[in-house]
Amino acid sequence: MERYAYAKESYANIGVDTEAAINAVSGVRISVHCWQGDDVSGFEGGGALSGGIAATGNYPGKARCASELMADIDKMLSLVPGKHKINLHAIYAITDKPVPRDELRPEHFAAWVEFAKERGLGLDINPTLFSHPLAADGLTLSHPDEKIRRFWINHCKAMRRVGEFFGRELQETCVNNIWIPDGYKDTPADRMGPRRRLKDSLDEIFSEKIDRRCLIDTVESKVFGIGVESYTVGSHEFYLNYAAKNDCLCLLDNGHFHPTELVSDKIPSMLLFFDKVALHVTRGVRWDSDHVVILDDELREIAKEIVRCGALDRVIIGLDYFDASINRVGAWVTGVRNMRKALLCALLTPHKQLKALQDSGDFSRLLAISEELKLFPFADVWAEFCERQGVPAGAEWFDEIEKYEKDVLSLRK
Ligand code: RNT
Ligand code: ZN
Repeated sequence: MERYAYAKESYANIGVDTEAAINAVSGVRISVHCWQGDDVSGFEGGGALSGGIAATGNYPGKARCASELMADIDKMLSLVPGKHKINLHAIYAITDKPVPRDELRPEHFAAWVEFAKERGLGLDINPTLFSHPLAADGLTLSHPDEKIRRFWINHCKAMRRVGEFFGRELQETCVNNIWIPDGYKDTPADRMGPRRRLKDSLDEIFSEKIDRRCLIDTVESKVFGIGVESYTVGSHEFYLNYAAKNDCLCLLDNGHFHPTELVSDKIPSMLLFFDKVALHVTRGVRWDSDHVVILDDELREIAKEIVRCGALDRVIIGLDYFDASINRVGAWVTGVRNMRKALLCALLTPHKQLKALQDSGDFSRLLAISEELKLFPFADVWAEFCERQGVPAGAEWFDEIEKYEKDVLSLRK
């Protein structure tokens, strides 16, 4: 029997409709971060990456300008099934001469809108509050110096207008995510002061009302960064409360919590109190929060929660990782495919039956069946899905990466 037909029947026997799963997974938008393509460098031509994040490695072939990054995005998109958005940062503005970040305007991103329109993509945006002289001491929206704080407030305001432009032009809501690096290496003498200043800054940034059909605001928390080990101004409690009391959403980056604290477990709690929740899906490894996304247990669990909460339209899925030690386009494709695989896998899970076992207290059977499900012919449904989407089903996609490295990336000297 043909492999997909066999898989379809196997899943049907446990009450799962593979056609419905394939249908559902193809419609989910994944927001792909542009910054895997160039180690979060951007086009300002300025200094090194700062803010307590680091892209380690120096694999050759990194994109050095907009046209190279766009070409790499095209290659990446040709190898991943499903619908996507591209997630930009302010430092990816395309300008003739340098434009200060607080003066960025929609026109500086017009080329990205064209790019997105031609490919049927959505766009998301992030103000960039790092890799800048005015963020050199690691403080931005919580800065005690009023002039510096004001610069960053104005930058965030400017980027919300850019995001509104994306949403309006592409007829698809843009997510504007604020993440700041602010914190201290050592035990602070004042914990409330910086948080009060951050709160004031956010109030001012969000005071400009923007059509919610065009723009959604999210705030991203973190537990610590490199060089910022003792205190993070934008902690989870801070933003959870801020979002609950204001018209914005929490963004949970699963690399930003204590190692045994799982974002999969937070999703249902968030959904009970918020209309939506946003994610940065990544992989934490020891001190790093940004390794390439693999199909590990937590990724599967995150996808399961999204699906069994019936929240495919309430959880905003974005990716966030950057690996400079391997072929960057290959790293991109690996993570995007894995996110989509996890969603398909979750859609192929008989959640109703498993919930019934939990509610009837039959935990022995629940465990046994959950483990057996891991051996179901998932790969055959994935292959069918990829085929219908016109992208390689198996590891042969990597041949394309090798060819691209030889023909394009290796010429970037
Ligand atoms: C940093 C945050 C943030 C960044 C990107 C580049 O710890 O995760 O989301 O990774 O904005
Ligand atoms: Zn993040």
